[in-house]
Amino acid sequence: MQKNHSEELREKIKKKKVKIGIIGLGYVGLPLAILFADKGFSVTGFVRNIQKAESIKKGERDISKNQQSILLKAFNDGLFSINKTSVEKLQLQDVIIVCVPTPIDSEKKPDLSDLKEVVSFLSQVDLSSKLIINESTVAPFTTRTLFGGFNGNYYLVCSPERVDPGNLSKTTETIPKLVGGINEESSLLGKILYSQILKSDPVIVETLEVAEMSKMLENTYRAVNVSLINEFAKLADACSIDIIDVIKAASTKWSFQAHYPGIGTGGHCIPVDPYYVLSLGKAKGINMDVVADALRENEEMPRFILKKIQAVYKPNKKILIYGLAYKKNIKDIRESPVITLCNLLKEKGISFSVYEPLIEKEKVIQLGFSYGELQVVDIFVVGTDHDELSADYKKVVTENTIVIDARNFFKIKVGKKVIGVGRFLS
Ligand code: SAJ
Repeated sequence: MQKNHSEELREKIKKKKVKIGIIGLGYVGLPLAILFADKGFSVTGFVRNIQKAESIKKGERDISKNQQSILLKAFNDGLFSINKTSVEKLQLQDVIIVCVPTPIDSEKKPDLSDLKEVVSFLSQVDLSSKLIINESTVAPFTTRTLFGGFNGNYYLVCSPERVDPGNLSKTTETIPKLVGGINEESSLLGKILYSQILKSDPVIVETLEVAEMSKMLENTYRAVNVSLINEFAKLADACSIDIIDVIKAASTKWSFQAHYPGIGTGGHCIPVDPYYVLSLGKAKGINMDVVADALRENEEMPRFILKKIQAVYKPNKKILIYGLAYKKNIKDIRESPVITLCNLLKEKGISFSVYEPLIEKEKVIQLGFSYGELQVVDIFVVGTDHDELSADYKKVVTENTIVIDARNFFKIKVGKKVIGVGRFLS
């Protein structure tokens, strides 16, 4: 790649003259689009289903009020538009950032179908002098294999997304970003581009594969540590030792990073990405038992909670499950362990109702669960520890209510007793 193409693109970036296309406007793509538009870049969002554009414009997305107002201003100023993905529109972009989901399929194998659909579009675009960035989470060699073989001289970077949904302190703007290029020019372009919008300096890493494997390590590290504390919580439970006291004590050690036991791991990252690691390990003939066992441990936690419910349940007892989201203060239910618990209860023929403060009644019913109001029950199960719980529980818990606290939310006893995960408040 001649330097002048790269210098030309660098200048266009610095002058905010580049046209940026973002493929996928979900939890990663939309905040990124908003950031670029807010800094004065022309951004085109690409979606498969154009109805999504309407819902985004109407503010039906899990973004802050500030982000929503930036979005609307960018629409009105003509800095942000949303199109159905097309070769023609992609051709007009100087930078194309890929932010599509990389889930696992029913056999827990990597599902790259969304990425491959993007590849089929890009293979029809003249990519000369464009910068292509893959933010989707993939195993090493995927970016190079899928995006490295197009015609023309273009730049290629892997910059794994690190969005933390619901965390107002760690936003796309403040989270450090890795940039791994297929060559030095690509890395430099990636760094210059992200420097325009991020508060922290993007970190150039040696190769595409280092960036890909770092993301895998980050999330697998978290999944394994969560599984360790879940296993310890079961041991603490059997020893009648309060695991929260133990974590507090262990946290006085400089090299201990606290994780917390709960009902299991949900979301589109932590319970998913390690399966990409297992798949790569298998392909390379490397045994990854630690990772496999960790995933199994986390996936078993809803069953651990089920047993706690069964131990106190009697057929005429009224049960309310509080929350369905995979973690607090967001309404994302993807891979939610609380939904796994609800389905286990249904299998056992145990009746219950569900109240989720961040999800409307119709959606709860659509999921096949009966909706419950906040009213006194015999067994109150904390599935998700949304902030609203601090007030909501008072409408449900009386001195006769048994609380199954699957998030160790309560610090002191409420109701008749609190049965937590590795802790018991009586
Ligand atoms: N969880 C526990 N115990 C813990 C931490 C998490 O049970 O100590 C559970 C949560 O309840 C949830 C799941 O694990 O069900 C995942 O929790 P998370 O906080 O990791 O939530 P995510 O999926 O939103 O994680 C994101 C990830 N971001 C990306 O992958 C881009 C992850 O990389 C971050 O490590 C994480 O945010 C973070 O650090 O907060």
